[in-house]
Amino acid sequence: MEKYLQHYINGQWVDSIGGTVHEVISPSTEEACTQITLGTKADVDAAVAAAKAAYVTYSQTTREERLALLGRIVEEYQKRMPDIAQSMAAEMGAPVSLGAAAQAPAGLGGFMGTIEALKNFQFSEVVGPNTIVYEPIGIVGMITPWNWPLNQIALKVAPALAGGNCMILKPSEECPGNAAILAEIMDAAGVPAGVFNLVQGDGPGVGAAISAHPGIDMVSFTGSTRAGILVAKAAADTVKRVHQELGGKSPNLVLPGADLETVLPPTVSGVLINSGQSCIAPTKVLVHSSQSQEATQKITDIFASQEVGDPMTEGGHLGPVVNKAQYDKIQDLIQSAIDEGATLETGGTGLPTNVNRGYYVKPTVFSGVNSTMRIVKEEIFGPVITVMSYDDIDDAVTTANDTDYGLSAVISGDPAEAAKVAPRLRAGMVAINNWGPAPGAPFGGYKQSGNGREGGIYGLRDFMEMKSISGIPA
Ligand code: TXE
Repeated sequence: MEKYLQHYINGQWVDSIGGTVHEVISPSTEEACTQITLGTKADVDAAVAAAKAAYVTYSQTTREERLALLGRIVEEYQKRMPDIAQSMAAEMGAPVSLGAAAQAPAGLGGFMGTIEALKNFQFSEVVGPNTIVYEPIGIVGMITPWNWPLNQIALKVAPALAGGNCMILKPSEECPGNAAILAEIMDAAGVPAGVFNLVQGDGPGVGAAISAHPGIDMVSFTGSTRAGILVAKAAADTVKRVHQELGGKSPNLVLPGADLETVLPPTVSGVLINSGQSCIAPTKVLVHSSQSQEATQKITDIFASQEVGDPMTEGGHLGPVVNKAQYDKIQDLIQSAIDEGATLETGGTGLPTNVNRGYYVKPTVFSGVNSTMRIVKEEIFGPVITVMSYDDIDDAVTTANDTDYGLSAVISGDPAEAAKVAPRLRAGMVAINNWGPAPGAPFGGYKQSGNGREGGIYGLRDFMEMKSISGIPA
């Protein structure tokens, strides 16, 4: 069993001050695979003190020094890609092949994208009589989830470093190993002591302590809207900057006359990859009534032929979902759709026939759904998709926007026509004939999907304060 019982504070692995041991249960075996120590407020205090001390020097580093540091992190990261994939396969169930091909490279991309953004970042600009300068925010607290565990961490750590900040990371207690490997990467890359600190722990303990801490200037959170609201409330008393990347309920608006054979496989794959555990998974497919039968059949064929299996073996199969709570939530949503009268095309409740333990979900397709059903309204976070038909494109746009979330949207069909529809969708990211944004795009959402953006220059800007100076002689 992997053991990460210590925190990484001030450049050293240290024991927790009063923490308790927590076992991570592997979703494929239902047995413990990792142990961590759930940290305490005292651990957060120690990390904040280390970060504040390091900030005095680190905040004054030059662009070139930060570029060199990020370059060394990339080198060390590349050496650890197989470890990253293995660790997440055991802890959260993403198959090793997916870890190697997508999950670990996504985290690396977060560092490489930030290097590109930093190279040309305008730290100062003149606007009329003002000089606007971008400065570090200070000490950043980071709270991250388990579904794209290192990608979500990299999208915070990389811009925070590039912006001259010091930081305290609390990864998800469901998938803590990747963050421990990242701490080893930071150490090997020579990140100065105290600049990057890792405190393992849970939400009510370490997460809440970070959110409320008076010594922390910004909290950057990725996770559920539920926890994001708690973070924002806890942060309010100290008026810290709150950055949130929360849940989503993304539509896949298939335009009338779309070539289904071409557009459906790459877009609906966003609901299968990572067993549907992506905040931008386009689970709500809207198809013109003249094509809905054909589209339902094609999507059903794709889902019915998707295999599930052991995440520790190579292959294109889906792994389990992260834990029993998520499994139960998805089973409940599938049952609710059946009870509310949706048509089950494939999948359904219970374990797939080829497994007898673990939190595996059958790839599931529902048609005959409507906007009042829970399966259409709630974030599913499993390999479950719904197909609805529409007669009028205006109605389809209204249905696509009929959600409290606004993270992303997919439009499938003629790209020129899709570009005309894109401005009508209330979402931070619109992908045409694909399910995710391209590198360098700002990642983040409208409405209850969050505040702020990650990635590229937009992410970098969000980890900096903006100061105006007037009266500088020309
Ligand atoms: O996430 P939580 P959960 C959605 C998805 C999923 C649901 C539940 O719908 O089914 O959330 O997932 C920390 N103060 N997403 O419960 O609780 C927690 O320790 C401070 C969307 O597993 O949001 C972890 O580090 N922190 C999503 C992080 O929040 C708190 C990714 C995420 O856990 C806290 C994951 C508190 N009071 C789930 N409570 C996305 N946007 O990609 C918890 N945490």
